[in-house]
Amino acid sequence: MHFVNRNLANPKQTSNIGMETTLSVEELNKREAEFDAKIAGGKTIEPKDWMPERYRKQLLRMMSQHAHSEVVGMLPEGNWITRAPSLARKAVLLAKVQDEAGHGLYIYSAAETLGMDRSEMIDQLLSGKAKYSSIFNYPTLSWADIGAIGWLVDGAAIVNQTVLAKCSYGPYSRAMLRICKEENFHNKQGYQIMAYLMRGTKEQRDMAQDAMNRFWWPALMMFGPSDTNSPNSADLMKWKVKLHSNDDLRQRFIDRTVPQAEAIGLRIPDDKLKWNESTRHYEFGEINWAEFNQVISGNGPCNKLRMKQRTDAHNNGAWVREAAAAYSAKKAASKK
Ligand code: FAQ
Repeated sequence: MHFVNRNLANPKQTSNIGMETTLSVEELNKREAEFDAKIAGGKTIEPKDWMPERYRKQLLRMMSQHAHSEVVGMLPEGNWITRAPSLARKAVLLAKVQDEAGHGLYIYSAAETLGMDRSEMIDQLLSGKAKYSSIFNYPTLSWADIGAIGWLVDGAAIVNQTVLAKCSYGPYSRAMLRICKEENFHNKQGYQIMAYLMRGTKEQRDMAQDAMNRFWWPALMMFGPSDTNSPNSADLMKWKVKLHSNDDLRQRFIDRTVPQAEAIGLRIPDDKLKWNESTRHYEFGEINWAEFNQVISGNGPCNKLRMKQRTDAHNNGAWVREAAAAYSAKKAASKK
């Protein structure tokens, strides 16, 4: 693990890893109290600020997984770039997939401020130590799936990320601002594809409904396990990394998406779905948590394919990384 001295309160420390053990109990208590006061006061924590080791580790886990999700998330949609039904659709999809690569880069960069190199985060992904979002382990079988991903998957991502844009870690919250703007465009292009198909032939409408049927439940799983089974939520909510629970955000997504589906004539594949006038929320059926657990344990429909595609892309890009390192060394040598 390479930890760099980018940012820490004590410049002699190479990282704040282990710093807690080098501080006296009084000093540690003082720093923790200052940290807690900043969080309570709604101030952001910045890379140079002291932070509890567990805060740093939790953020690194969550942010690196988020960055991996953006990059792995390019694969299911990339599958349709060559088969988009028109030049305009191809151009838009290409731009969207490129945006996701950019999102990965912003988040990897923000995560690096916590002291881990991107190369190490990528090693963790490729070795299976780090997760990425469950949703990207489902196949894209038809063009309508591209509509469903933009509308539902980016829609779910927006609900989650507009809240993360107010989270306590400065670099993460700032990365989210731009990402959310781009996700809004992705969301609209996806909805537009679905709306267009729903105005088309019976075959097109069936294709849109089939995509809806396959992506609805996996989109709900993106918000993570139910609050009672979410081991990381307590820490993350205490530190205002998460401002709302997994279940609250899932409910928010359902409440905003059901009317959108109805407006274009799509049926939500949930017989238990119904509006509750007194709570002013939709009630919905049971999520298949066994399926979720299988997918996040590596046994979803496309986990192995995604990891193979990602590993191949990484290996095929080795010469680019080597060339960039050689060029940078040459430039540095010429400056001496
Ligand atoms: N998939 O204790 P919690 C996108 C894991 S970006 C896989 O509740 P936490 C843009 C979790 O890591 C989509 N694993 O965890 C796009 C933990 O395992 P660990 C990604 C999941 O962190 C669109 C365990 O279960 N967005 O879509 C999932 O408090 C289109 C226990 O769970 C983000 O990453 C899951 N769905 O809450 C790109 C947003 N859910 O690490 C391309 C930031 C849970 O202890 C195309 N992340 N797990 O081994 C978050 O908001 C949170 O990390 C949650 C999970 C809500 C995902």
